[in-house]
Amino acid sequence: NKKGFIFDLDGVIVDTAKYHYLAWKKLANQLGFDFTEEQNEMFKGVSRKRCLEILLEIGDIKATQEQFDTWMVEKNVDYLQYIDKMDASEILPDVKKVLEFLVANKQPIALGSASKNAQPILEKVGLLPYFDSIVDGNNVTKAKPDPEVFLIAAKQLGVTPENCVVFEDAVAGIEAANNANMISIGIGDENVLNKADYNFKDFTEMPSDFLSNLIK
Ligand code: B16
Ligand code: MG
Repeated sequence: NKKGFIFDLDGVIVDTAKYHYLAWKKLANQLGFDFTEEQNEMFKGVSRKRCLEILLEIGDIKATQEQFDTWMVEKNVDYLQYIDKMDASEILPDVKKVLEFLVANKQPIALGSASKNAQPILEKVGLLPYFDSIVDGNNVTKAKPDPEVFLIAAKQLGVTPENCVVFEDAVAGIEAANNANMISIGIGDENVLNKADYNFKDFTEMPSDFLSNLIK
């Protein structure tokens, strides 16, 4: 029985949130205010543009369009310096094991991320070959919780939405999966991701027969 498996990137495959944080903090400091790790929580799964809008609200800064565009670029240039140093050691626990199981069982795999840097990140950590399709911030017009990103992924995999399984670490991502009528799996805090169909703290907590039961 073929299912389609769709993975979010940041928080599910790798923890790039820490690098996003360092880059946003640097920009905030440069603009004269602080940005805490707690505030960075709001940025998870949120597009770069929306993140900058929120950051400027936090700092109470009004920007011209030109400044806004410049800061978007600056933040990303800074972020890419961290990405450039990434390697396979940054893949989150048991992610590779799960991907290998799915490939061995001929299950199609897609990425469904808000990031415009998804492809280079997967390349850096050596996971690009596992993915049949990559849908990311470059392909979507509507952000999660809109189901667009996952619906495009399902289409590219040739699997109906009801037969897709989504792994997500963000509330908006779980909502997007539910809105797409897909099976949603929360990776992280089950109290936060309480709308997910299933929850695991991380992939090491997923029972060994969980995936085989899903594709039965
Ligand atoms: P970029 P995900 C998201 O990735 C991040 O969680 C979010 O913090 C970031 O702002 C967004 O990607 C856009 O990233 O600046 O690289 O385009 O969780 O959807 O994989
Ligand atoms: Mg995420």
